[in-house]
Amino acid sequence: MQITTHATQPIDGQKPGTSGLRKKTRVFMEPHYLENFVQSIFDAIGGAAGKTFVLGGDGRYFNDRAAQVILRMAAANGAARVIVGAGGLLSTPAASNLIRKRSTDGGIILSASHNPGGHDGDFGVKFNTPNGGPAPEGVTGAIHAASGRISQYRIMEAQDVDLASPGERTLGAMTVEVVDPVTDYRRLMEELFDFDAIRRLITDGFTLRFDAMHAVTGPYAKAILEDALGAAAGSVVNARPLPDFGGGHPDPNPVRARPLVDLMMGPEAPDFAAASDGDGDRNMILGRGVYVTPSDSLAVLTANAHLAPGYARDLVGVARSMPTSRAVDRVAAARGLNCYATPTGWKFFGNLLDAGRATLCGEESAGTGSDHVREKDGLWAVLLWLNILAARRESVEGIMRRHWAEFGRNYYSRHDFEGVDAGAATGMIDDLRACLDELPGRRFGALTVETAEDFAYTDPVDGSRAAHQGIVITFDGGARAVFRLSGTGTDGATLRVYLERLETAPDALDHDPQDALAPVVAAADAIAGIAARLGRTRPDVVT
Ligand code: VG1
Ligand code: CO
Repeated sequence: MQITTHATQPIDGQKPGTSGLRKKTRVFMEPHYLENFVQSIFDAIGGAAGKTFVLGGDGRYFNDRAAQVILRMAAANGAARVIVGAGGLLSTPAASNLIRKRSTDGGIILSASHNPGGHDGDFGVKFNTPNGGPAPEGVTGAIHAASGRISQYRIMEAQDVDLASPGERTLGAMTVEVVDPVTDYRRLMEELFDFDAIRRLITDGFTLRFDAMHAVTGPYAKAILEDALGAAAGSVVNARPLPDFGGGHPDPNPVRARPLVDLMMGPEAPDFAAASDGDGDRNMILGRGVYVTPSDSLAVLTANAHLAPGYARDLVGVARSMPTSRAVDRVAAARGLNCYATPTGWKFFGNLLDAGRATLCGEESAGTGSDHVREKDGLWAVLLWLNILAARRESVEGIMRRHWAEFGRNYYSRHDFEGVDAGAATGMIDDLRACLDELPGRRFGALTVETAEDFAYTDPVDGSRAAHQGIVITFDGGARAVFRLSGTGTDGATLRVYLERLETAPDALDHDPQDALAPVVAAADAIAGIAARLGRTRPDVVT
């Protein structure tokens, strides 16, 4: 088979963001766009010759075509083997598991996660390193630098590889090993959790619903929740991965997964419900009549993880992204665990996990995970919850109430202002940064500013530094507002405002979070001037 070297030129903007390179699908389909980026990955990691990679994606539009291009490029660059999920599918945590389990040189995941898919939607490419985790900033920087120098890429001229079913194929001298996307992942989950106990819980009448949002978790959830654990057929809904996710945003939050939330707040609610995102690394947890804020979920999982066999050992520590609420800090303090606050994005947890400094990690955006892989893991979080419920035999609501009574409640919400003018949003953050010194001591409504900082992080393992990771304003009495711009969007800018207020009074643990947070919302707007500067008086998405 013939290997062709194509002359090409650098394409602007091939700079990975919070999680890989995300662009409009149409942009990824432009001539050389995908090829340039993939060649830049290979160039940045010292070439592909003799290496083994994992490849798979969330099934969105262009996943199948991109997978074939990447296989032909890997072959032309001398890779020895690529392990691909059948149909080109792999959830992000399943890909992370395969990279680790098979000791590969890394993997390429095709996903724009929660961003809508389709020809007019978004596409994305992430590179994960041999530890199974998202490429850290040093590597993404090298990929970006390579994309700015590129002059040629190599590709093999060949027919499509049959990816429909497991088995070994060849592409020139390279082996393409097609694997069932679910098998290894399911085995890992069986090692971590007490499947017998969960099965007994379900046999005893416990009911659940899982919304796969027509994204990649459908086959995983069916195999694990229905086939292995005995949930009633049909418990997993929207289970078939579709190229456009059925037209929706596969983002597991109360706005995008509204029907599931409505079900759980109504008379027909099952005992438990969950949803996952496009690539299966995030989760939303609900009980009958109760939505569990992701930050609270991390805290509850930390407090109860020992009930699952895989975590019966002592936890070494926990880590959360900085904007995630400090609910988990309170659990960590009570249990004597180290607690780290990192910038947003899972890549910042990798070193802590590799160095054995953290066992559980989480983000307010519904990403939760542990040292079992190096990605956040949606179904893992669902299974840990189910294991805890099977051990405690209490309702989700009961568990939440007891948790708040013991640790206090960190009322929490994130307000997103989507598709705002990028210049205005950047200007707002810059101006905030410029006046940080003047804020402490000033009063905004009911709240007085205690501290104001531009969050920077020094990795305790390798000393690498990430600056400008969000503006953090703390107020007296344990309230906080954080401002940052999204690094995953593809339209204009998205401002995220993270709001938090600690409450410990036993008779005040039951308020509506938006009411409880109203003073913080007002102070945040007064400080940043959101309405005045962005022309928005109301967030587009409240989670
Ligand atoms: C968002 C979330 C962040 C998450 C990232 C990738 O990033 O806030 O917590 O790690 O998405 O998740 P941003 O920069 O838009 O705030 V996923 O599931 O999209 O890979
Ligand atoms: Co995701």
